[in-house]
Amino acid sequence: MSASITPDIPLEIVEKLRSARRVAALTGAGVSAESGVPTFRDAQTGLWERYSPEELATPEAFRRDPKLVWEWYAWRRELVSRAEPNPGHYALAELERRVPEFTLITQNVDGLHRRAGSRNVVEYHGNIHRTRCFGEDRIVEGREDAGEVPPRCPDCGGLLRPDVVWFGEMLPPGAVERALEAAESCELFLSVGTSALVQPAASLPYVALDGGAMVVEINPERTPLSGSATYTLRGPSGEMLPALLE
Ligand code: BV8
Repeated sequence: MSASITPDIPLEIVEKLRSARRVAALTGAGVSAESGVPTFRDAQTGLWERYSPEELATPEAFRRDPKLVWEWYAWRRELVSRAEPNPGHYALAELERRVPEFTLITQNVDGLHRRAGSRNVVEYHGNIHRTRCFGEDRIVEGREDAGEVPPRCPDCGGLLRPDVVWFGEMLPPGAVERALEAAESCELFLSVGTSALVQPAASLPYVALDGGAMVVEINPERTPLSGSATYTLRGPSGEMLPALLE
């Protein structure tokens, strides 16, 4: 039984973390994996195994079958509501307290970073716990109990949808600007738990590299970023991120 050992973190990373004024982190589904939230790359479980996220996370899928898409998000919302932040989430919240200017850019819509105490969070792809009117494109407070699936907008009667960014949809302009500014100006950029495939999020580490930042990837597996990152820490974020704090 191997005791959990503190992973070896290169001294250069530790020193950079100590000296950096501006740090940015980009997280993906992998950072919530140890909270029991399935990643997009994991085979979908149970009821949803015959669908791929790319098939359901699109406006076309919602127009074609709003009930199916709404129920997929209701299932995910219920799952993440039962999940707890893991040591990786808490370590990122602690990093924010230690670093003068820390920006957390997350592709995750599960809200676990805020539940772990992170404050300066850019919800790059929205938030599954917020609901929007599909027609008016504005936030509508909880209508879950309306009975109809999907529920309808109390003002225009249009269908409600989760306030997330689907494939083929533009990202919230404010989020794009805040993330770009953080990537351009940081001295250290952490890419954590992401397959580094979905654009424009996947370009952010390269913006940081172009700006002269050290880029550190934390992922048990290789990704398209691995060859360009300054360092790659091969392991789960729930162990690697707390090790950065030691
Ligand atoms: C846009 C919210 C402008 C919804 C998501 C070619 C054709 C068509 C389109 C495109 C194209 N090229 C680019 C595009 C645009 C497209 C895109 O990038 N497509 C990809 C598939 C090529 N992007 C868009 O459409 C974006 N909008 O570009 O607007 C535009 C407009 C019109 C037309 C063109 C362009 C919008 C993208 C946002 C989509 N919404 N989420 C929801 O959640 O339901 S994306 C969703 O998937 C996530 O948010 C995330 O971004 C992505 C999944 O990636 P990851 O988070 O990385 O998760 P994944 O499962 O893939 O990987 C997990 C990783 O964790 C693995 O590497 C694993 O090894 C690791 N891991 C596992 N365990 C651990 C771990 N790591 C650490 N610790 C562990 N314990």
